[in-house]
Amino acid sequence: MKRALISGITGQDGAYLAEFLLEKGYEVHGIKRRASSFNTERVDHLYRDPHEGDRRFVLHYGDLTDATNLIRIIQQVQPTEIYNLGAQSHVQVSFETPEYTADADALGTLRLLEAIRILGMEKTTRLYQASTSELYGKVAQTPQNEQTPFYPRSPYGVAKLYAYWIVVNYRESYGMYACNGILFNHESPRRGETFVTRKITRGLTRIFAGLQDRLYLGNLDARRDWGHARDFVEAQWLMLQQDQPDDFVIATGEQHSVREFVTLAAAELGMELEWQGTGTQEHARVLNAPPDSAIKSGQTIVEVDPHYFRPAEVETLLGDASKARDKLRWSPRTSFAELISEMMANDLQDARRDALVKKAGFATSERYE
Ligand code: NDP
Ligand code: GDR
Repeated sequence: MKRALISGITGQDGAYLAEFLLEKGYEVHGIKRRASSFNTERVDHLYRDPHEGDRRFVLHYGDLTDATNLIRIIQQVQPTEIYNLGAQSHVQVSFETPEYTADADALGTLRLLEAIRILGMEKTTRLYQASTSELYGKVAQTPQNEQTPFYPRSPYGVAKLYAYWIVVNYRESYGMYACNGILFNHESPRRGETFVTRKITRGLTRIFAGLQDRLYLGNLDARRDWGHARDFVEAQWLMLQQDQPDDFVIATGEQHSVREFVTLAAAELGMELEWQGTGTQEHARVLNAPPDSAIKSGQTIVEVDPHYFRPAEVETLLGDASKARDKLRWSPRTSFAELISEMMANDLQDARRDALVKKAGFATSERYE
């Protein structure tokens, strides 16, 4: 039986990848961080009581900043494949926690590679590294492919640059099967709530349900190549099933602005938006309030707040995944419109539930403030 170890299993990709590998018959082990509150919501449905038989999903406490712990987990699990998805993955937060981001994202990758080497598992364990389109940063050419030069624009991007090259270096130095997946943005209903797509789908549906009045965003002109996380984890697995290790761009080849994302998401709720003003004054009004919503026609529901501007921005990203299409036979299945639709349906359901709870008079946080 194939045995996988996933760092970052409690994150968006970790949850989709764990489901995918279990479906393929793998025994799946994951590293979760100790937290003072529950942090396994995305994988709780996969949990099996240790007392039950056929337990193919196991979580281990650990952290990418703790080398001895990583060595011990890898020694115990003896994985045939390691997926390094764990990271401080928020670009803006990396400007506030640059040292921690470097420790977890750059040195964390080195620690995993060293653990494999220390345990003499170079020839038995394959490693996938979650590299990123943020490596391209200030892009030198469009679209970006495996040959495009890197120019990261954040402490996150710089940390991931180290991780990218240390993976290449260990592959070349020790003959390890280690791959970089240079993944462009991928989203889903499981996306963290502070990444822009989820912030938009959650914000608009909460405004619709009367739970908040306005959505504040940063750079509306930023352009991204947005795919679905479920499609992208399949590419991660495919990279570890080849004869030779290699690095691959994974992307949809289609690009949209943040503003377009907002407009299409609002349309899912039957709302047409009118964008007014420019720069920090830009905002969006609703032209036609949907009848079953808490919104009034003419209401401003989106506004720019410079608080969300980044010290250095990645303005535009567009991937060329031809190599993955040719060599891995991978291509994305979910369209941009389908992605937005799925995220909106999920968040609308949550917003309606929360609104009902609030209206029915159950305890709300205000009562205790
Ligand atoms: P998430 O932020 O959803 O998940 C990150 C995971 O890493 C969580 O499980 C988190 O744990 C864990 N983690 C954070 N810090 C540590 C640490 N010090 N030690 C161990 N685990 C840690 O990210 P995604 O699932 O979206 O992304 C997965 C990977 O892919 C990340 O490395 C990200 O940088 C990279 N990537 C993501 C892209 C995207 O568009 N989603 C695109 C390209 C690359 P906890 O739940 O406790 O916070
Ligand atoms: P990104 O994703 O930085 O591309 O990193 P994010 O969704 O955070 O930002 C995308 C773009 O939207 C702009 N933006 C805002 N972003 C956030 N978070 N909040 C806002 O209010 C807002 N308004 C506008 C940003 O400036 C940016 O240009 C993601 C992460 O998953 C990384 O881990 C991964 O490596 C890359 O995608 C590929």
